[in-house]
Amino acid sequence: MSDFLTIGEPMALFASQDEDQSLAQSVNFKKYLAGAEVNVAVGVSRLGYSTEYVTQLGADPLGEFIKEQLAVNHIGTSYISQTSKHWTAFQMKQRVTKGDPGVAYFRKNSAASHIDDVAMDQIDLTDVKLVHLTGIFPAISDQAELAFNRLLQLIHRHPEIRTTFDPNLRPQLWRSQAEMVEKINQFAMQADIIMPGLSEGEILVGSREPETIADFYLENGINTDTVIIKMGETGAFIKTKDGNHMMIPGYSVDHVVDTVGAGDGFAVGVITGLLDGMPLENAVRRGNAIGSLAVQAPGDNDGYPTREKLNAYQL
Ligand code: KDG
Repeated sequence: MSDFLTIGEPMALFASQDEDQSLAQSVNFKKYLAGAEVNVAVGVSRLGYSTEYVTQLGADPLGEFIKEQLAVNHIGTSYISQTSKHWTAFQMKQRVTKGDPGVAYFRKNSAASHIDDVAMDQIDLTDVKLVHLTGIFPAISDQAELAFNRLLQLIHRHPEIRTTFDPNLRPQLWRSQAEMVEKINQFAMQADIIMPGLSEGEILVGSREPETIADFYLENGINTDTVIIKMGETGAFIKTKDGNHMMIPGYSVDHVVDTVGAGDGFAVGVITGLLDGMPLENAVRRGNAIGSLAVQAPGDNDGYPTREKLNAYQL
């Protein structure tokens, strides 16, 4: 049994090594493991917690690559199925000297999008302390949404398990913006801790005011007791059900290599801080620290620290 569990679509990431070239022009690529939820599993495992990752891979070389990467990162594979009918998803990412890189996804009809929803009933949540969910997995297909909802039902039978939810908006995966907003808010309301980015909050709630966004979820969420709004380098705004709120300042970084994976790194910090038994504000401070480490490395999750590195960095 594990401390931590998440469900998602892992991807092979082909990261261009050619600075400021379009993806079509780039010829040199390096292969990494990526996918929002698996990034979080990597970071949580690196900080010493046992993790299980639920997904389906293709029986193909990228599926084998992902299995190897999960083994290297000590991530449990008890709930990973493999199919020869569909391919493992992959993505290509630009290398840029400023701003966010362009990303191209090759994931439609992927192995993970055909995951068996009934298999969710076999997941053993005994001893699991925290489950992390994002809005990406239920968006990849109707079948994945069924599996996601089935896992949510199972989690609800364990009120002792804390749940974190990162909206991770991917408009290209939804039929319409209205559907995305409605569904993501429905999922969010079922989590204990909701962690949107400020721009995501603006899309989901219709306000750029952190407190208004937080109040929306605290008032409407079924069990929501904490909202953490990610504001990049500025830091993060926290509000809890008892009305307490505060801003936790961020870290400034001299040289940003790649911004992708910072939000997942933030989640790693909050989750492991809570698993360590830290007060919320310290966990969020750790989230800011890991987010800032993530942007200084080229892959999504290779900047996430070990305990030793984190202690040296965070102070
Ligand atoms: O959060 C990082 C993710 O954006 C990346 O790894 C790929 O899961 C991914 C997605 O759908 O964007």
